[in-house]
Amino acid sequence: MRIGITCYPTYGGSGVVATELGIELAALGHEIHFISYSQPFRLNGRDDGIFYHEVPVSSYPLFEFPPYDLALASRMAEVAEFYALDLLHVHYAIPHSVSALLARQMLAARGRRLPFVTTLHGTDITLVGLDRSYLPITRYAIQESDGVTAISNYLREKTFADFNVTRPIETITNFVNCDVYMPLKDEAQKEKECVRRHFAAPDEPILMHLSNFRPVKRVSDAVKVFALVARELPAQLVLVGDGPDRSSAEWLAHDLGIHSRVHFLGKQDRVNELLALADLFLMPSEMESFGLAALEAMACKVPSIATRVGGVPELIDDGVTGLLFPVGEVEAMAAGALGLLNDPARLNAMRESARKTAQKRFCANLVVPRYVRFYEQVLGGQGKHTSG
Ligand code: GMT
Repeated sequence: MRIGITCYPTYGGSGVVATELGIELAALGHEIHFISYSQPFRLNGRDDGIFYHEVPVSSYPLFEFPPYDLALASRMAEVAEFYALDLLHVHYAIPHSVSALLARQMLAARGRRLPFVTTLHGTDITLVGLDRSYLPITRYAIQESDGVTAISNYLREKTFADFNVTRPIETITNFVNCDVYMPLKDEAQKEKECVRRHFAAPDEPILMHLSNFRPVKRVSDAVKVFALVARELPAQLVLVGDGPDRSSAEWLAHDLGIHSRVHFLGKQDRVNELLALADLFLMPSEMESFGLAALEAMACKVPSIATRVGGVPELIDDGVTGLLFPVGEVEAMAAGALGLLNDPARLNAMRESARKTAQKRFCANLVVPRYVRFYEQVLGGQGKHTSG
């Protein structure tokens, strides 16, 4: 198939999923065309079968807000025509599914069919989409998509409930490449110890957090949990990523007197190699429709201390592959982390279960074929996708 993929190319889970999906589909022999305002950050542009088309957005003195969604729709239609795309797959509904809808109409006027699939990721439904200025158009574009998927049952149900959508939505969970996200093999052990030495002595456990540091991630809770753990154990905290709440988290680490044990790495490539160094992953988010970073950690054999919100319980089995807590309960989270770090047998059992669950339920080789089948159903259908 020739598939156009549109996503937010910057730091963020939906862009990661879209990019990894494109890479996996190209490896299966499909031709993938990314259409976005900049190259998705996990794409190096050299994989066979992957092409990138930038969307130029011209400004004009009259435009207080340059219309990216229109420029995107034009580029989608052009790329679809020039490269004979079979379908478009847009990640995050706003504004991508509206642009895809316009592109589909533009091509229909020229006698060409261009179905599009919308994948719902999170705040496109739970936050931004509920804003009155976006709700009617988001609802319309979801309803009119040729196929709609959601990354968890939680998000699927939320879309039905809050958007009064009547069309079918299929849950296709997020996934991880279990050959890339994996515990380090023996031969990599030496190198691991070298990298690990930057942050911790061999007997010091590493707690890790990875996110885009937006308020919804509650990064300061990760620092607070660590501060409580650090009182009892010679642990270290490694924070990967960057975003609006980074500086307040840095201040907090200073105020709590733990800054020498908190390592802010900023945005990083090859997060798989970093995650594999951790003993525990911290995801104290206010909301997660899925929690991709926790899955990436699980695949690296790292269990999470996380919040029981949104789709997280569909990913993390409380007490088996991680521990779940109510939002903001930092004392309980710290006690949970300490309980595991002080009980190596229990921690090891949880590490094994985390990896096994990632392999059995969330590996790319299990999930990506579901997208392929979904595309085939959409392409096989006439007009809007109607199966459940
Ligand atoms: O919805 C968002 O806040 C943005 C989105 C992103 O681009 O990071 O995050 C969502 O999609 C991820 C990938 O599917 C999920 O793992 C995240 O749980 C989800 N974020 C939220 O629901 C807050």
